Amino acid sequence: MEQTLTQAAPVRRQRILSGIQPSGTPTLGNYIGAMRNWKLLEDEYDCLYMIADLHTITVRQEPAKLRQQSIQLLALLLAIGLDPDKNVLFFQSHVTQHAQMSWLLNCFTYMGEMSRMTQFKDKSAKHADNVNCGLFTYPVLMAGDILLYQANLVPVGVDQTQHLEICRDIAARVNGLYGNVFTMPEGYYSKVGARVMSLQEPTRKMSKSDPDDCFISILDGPDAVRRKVRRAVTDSDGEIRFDPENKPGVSNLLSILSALTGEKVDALAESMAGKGYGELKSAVTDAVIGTLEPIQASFTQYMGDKAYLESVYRSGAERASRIAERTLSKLMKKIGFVGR
Ligand code: AQP
Repeated sequence: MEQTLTQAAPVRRQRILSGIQPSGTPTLGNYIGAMRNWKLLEDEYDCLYMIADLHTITVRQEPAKLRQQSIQLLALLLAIGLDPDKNVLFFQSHVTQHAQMSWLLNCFTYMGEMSRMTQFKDKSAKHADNVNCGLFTYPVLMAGDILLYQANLVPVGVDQTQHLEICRDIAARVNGLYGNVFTMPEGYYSKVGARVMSLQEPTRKMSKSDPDDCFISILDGPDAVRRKVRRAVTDSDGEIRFDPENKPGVSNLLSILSALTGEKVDALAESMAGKGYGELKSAVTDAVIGTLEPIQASFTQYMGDKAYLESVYRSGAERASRIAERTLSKLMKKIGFVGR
């Protein structure tokens, strides 16, 4: 009897694009909310992780510092365990298609849409002396970042939902005009990961460009961690309870502890009931130091091998450019530019 062999078509894994700005040393917030989750995705998805240096210059940067922070960030991505063969790790500015795509998409985006972006309102208030056009059109650059790679999924925090929405609107507009150019991206909401708040103003998120005592940097040594956690703002009622609205400081410490130990916030609060804030702070300090120490040791090793770091970012840029160029050429052809 004749046998028919049917071969299943290879299934392309879903593609993920995410990025982080080299606007300082990453904080515990960046680590808990983004970086450590990236590691969990590398076996299931095709992941591209970008050091978003083009985004960083919407705020004025010192050149030498920007360069150093960018290299350090790459070393940190490796130090948290991201495999540069499984993931594409690259500097955004090395893939010139980002800037090109951003211009094209600017012409398919309306001023009114950009004016509604809350991050623009926040950042322009924070940097009132430098409200540049880049700050205004930042979401268009970000839309291009995602669409260039035909990403299916984009890990987003709550603060980025509005930007993903605008990206989808732009993609739908371009697809509506020219047919299927872009994959429509969806948000990827991680099962683990919390929003880490500022240690000094716990109603605002922890940010790497805030004053030093507001955040814990991934590179902070034990003494700095101890000091910053000890000085973290709490409240005066003395009760350890998870209640972000009325007790933002204590709740923030509980969520950090929960994110680092894997124990539920409520269980932690219960086990610490009746204890003082000093004990909560010392548990947080131990958990943070325990998490950061191995990352810092590995970071130091990577920073000592500049040739290896260079090989990683060069190969990342090549791999990313290949994908990005396909999408860019496709769009340029559809718009009506003469091909080279
Ligand atoms: N506090 C946070 N808690 C949880 N997740 C956070 N992220 C940032 N802060 C927290 C997540 O980290 C990823 C990379 O962020 P980014 O560096 O690209 O930009 P950002 O969100 O603007 O981070 P910062 O630290 O606040 O930078 P600056 O001070 O330069 O503006 C994102 O996925 C973000 O959600």
